[in-house]
Amino acid sequence: MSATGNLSTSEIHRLAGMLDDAQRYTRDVVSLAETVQVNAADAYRIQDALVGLRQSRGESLTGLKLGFTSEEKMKQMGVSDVIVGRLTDAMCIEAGDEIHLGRFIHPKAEPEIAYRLAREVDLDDPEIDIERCVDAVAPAVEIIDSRYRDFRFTYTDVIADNTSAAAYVIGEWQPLRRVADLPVRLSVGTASVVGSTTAILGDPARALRALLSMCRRTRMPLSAGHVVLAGAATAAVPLTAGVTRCDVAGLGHVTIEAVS
Ligand code: OOG
Ligand code: MG
Repeated sequence: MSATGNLSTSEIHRLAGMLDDAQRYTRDVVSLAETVQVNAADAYRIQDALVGLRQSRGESLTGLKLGFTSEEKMKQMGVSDVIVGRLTDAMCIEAGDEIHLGRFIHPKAEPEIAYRLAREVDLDDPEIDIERCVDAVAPAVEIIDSRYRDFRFTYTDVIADNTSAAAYVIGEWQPLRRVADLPVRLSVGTASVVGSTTAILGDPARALRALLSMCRRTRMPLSAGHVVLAGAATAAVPLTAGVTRCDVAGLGHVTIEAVS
């Protein structure tokens, strides 16, 4: 990532406002890259401003998410590096709850592994072991909903758009354990995809370490109680009305019901 951004503060806020409106009014926008040159530092500045707008409306941060930790996802979206985004309470759905498709532009579901931070991770402690700050792990589903038309975006576009984050649901928390090499199945109505937690950087625990280094660079805090989504284990599947279920063998399952 370039260390510094090039865009003015007012330009950063204008672009964040545009992406925020796209999400609030479920109206897609075209790739930022068509009109402005945005480097990675600027993209994270736009994401900060976007999350700030959500916070100014009363939303609070509940965690962080990684994107593109699996080759399937990188291939699906044509990008090649891990990204990080923010989760808020407005995105959190209770397991088994209904979710209205009308609040999204073109949602897709992803099978994920969630970790829970038991304590704050000190980003300035070079010896810190992020796994020792985690106390629980669970199966999860992330709903992504790119604000860009047809899910077409560049690497910096998707960072600015808070990594397409839209909603998430977490299954029952289990005490922390190794979750490498577990079969995963995501069913959305009658469609289903299978994969393995190995797809997540070889072991989802590696996603935690990747997150720590991203947070050191971007200065995103890792706070006690926060959730971490380690990234999808398969390509994403369009979300349709009906039951969506993610099963992670040996860890459990989680469901949500989408209604139109
Ligand atoms: C970006 C979000 C990717 C993941 O788990 O890899 C992501 C996108 O594909 O729109 O959340
Ligand atoms: Mg994801």
